[in-house]
Amino acid sequence: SVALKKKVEHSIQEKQKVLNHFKKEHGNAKLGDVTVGQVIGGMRSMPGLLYETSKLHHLDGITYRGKDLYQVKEQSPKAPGGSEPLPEAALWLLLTGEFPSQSELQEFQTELFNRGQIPAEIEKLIKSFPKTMHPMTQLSMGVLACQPLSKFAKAYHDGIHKSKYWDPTFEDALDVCARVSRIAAIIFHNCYGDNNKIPTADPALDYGANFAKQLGFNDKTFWELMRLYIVIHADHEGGNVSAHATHLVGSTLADPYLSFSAGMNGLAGPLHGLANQECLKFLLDLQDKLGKTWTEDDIRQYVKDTLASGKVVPGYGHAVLRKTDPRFMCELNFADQFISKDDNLVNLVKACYRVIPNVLEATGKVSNPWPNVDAGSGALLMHYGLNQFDYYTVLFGVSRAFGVMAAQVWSRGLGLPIERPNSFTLEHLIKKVEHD
Ligand code: NMX
Ligand code: MLT
Repeated sequence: SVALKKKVEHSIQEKQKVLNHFKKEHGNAKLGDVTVGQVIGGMRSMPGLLYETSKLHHLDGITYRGKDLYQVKEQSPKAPGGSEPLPEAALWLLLTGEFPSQSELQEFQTELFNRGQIPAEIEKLIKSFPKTMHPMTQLSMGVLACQPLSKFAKAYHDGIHKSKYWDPTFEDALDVCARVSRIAAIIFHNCYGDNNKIPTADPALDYGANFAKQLGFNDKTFWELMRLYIVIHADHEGGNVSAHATHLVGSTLADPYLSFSAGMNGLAGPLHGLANQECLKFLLDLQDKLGKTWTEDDIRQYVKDTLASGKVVPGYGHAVLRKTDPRFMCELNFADQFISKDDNLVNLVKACYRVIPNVLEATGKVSNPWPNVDAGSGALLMHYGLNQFDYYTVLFGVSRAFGVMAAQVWSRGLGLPIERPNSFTLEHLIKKVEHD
C-alpha cells in the first residue's frame, strides 16, 4: 500500500533525526553495569538492543507501540461481526504506531492477499518435503525456498544506497508475512493430509480467516481464535530468541527471508516456541495417566514428579515476565467467551493455573512461577480439532513473522549496524575479575 509505505518512510525519517541527535548527545551515557552473572547467565536483563516495535514490561506484559494487549484488542479493527483483533491491523500498528482506517485496512488486506502468492515451482518444492520432517524444519526450509524472491537481496546486489535499505526490506517484510501462512498451510497438508487438495485462499477474507480456511477449518469461531492467536504471539520485544536471532542475522544485511528463517530455527527450541507443543503433550499425558476425573491433588503430585525427573513444566516461567502472561489471560478470556464449561482439557488448564504456581514457587529457584502464553494455546486449538500438536509452533511462527519483520524494516530504516558483542573464555573472565 502506497499509504502505508509513505507513513513508514515519514516516521523512519523523523525517528532517524531523533536517533542521530540522541546518539550524538548521549552516546556515552551509561545504562547500567554488566555483571559476571549476566555474562554467564544468558545476558538476562542486560540492555543490548534497539528494537522499535514492542516493549515487554515484567508485570504488565507486552506492549505493541505502547498499547498493551487489552488495548490492542479493544482498539483494533475487527472482522465484520467479530470481536477479535485482526492480524493485518496489528502489522500496520507494529509498522507505524497506529491502526489503519477502515479503507486503509481493506486496501492492505487485498495487497497482502496478492503478495501471498508463491510461484508454482517453489510450492512444488515445499510440497516435496518428507511427511515425517518436523513441521518447524519444513517452515524454516519453506521460507528459505522463497529467498530467491528477495527484493532486498536483489537491490543490494544492484548497489542500492544504504539510506534506502529500508525500502526493499519493507517489500520483503510484507511478502514474508503474506507468504508465511501459505507456506504453513502447505506444510500442514504435507504432514497430515493431501497436499494436492489444499483449500484455496479467498480474496474476500481477512488474513486469519484465510489461513484457517487453507488449513481446512471453516468454523467461524476458530477463525476468531486464529486472529487472536496471530495477534498475541506476534511480538515480544527484541530479546526473545526468535526476534533476536532474526535481528542478529538481519544485522549482517542478510535479507528478511534468511533472517526470518534463522528466527524460526530458534523458535523451534523446546524452551522457546516448541514449549506450546510440549505443553499440550504434558496436559494430555496427565489426562492419560489420571483420566478425566483428575483432582487438584493429582495435578500437584504429577508436577512434583515432573520436577523430580529433571524436566521443566512447559508453559510456566519466563525470562522477563514476573506475573501471569497477559497473552495467557487473553486465551482464558477467549475460552470463557466461546468454549463450553465442560471442556475437560480447558478445565485442566484452569486447574493447573490454580495449582502449578505454588509448586514451582516452593522449589525456591524459579524466578517466575506463573503461566506464559504456551500454557493455554494448545487446549484452545484442540477444542476446535487442531490436534496435530507437532504443528503448533508453526502457528506461532506465522504470527511471529508480523513482529520480527516489522522490526526489521525499522532496523534497516534506522541504519543499525552489524551486531558484534564481546565474548570471554572462562579463564579470561576469571582473570579480568581478579585483576579489577
Ligand atoms: N519448570 C521447572 N523448572 C523451571 C521452570 C519450569 N517451568 N522455569 C524455570 N525453572 C528453573 C530453571 O530450569 C532453572 O533451574 P536450574 O537453576 O536448575 O537450571 C531455575 O528455575 C531458574 O530459571 P529462571 O530464572 O526461572 O528461568 P529462565 O529465565 O532461565 O528461563 C524459561 C525461562 C521460560 C526458559 C523457563 O522458565 C522454562 O524452561 N519454562 C518452561 C518452558 C517454557 O514454557 N518455555 C516457553 C517460554 C515462552 N515462549 O513463548 O517462548
Ligand atoms: C516469546 O514470546 O518470545 C516468549 O515469551 C519468550 C520471551 O519473551 O523470551
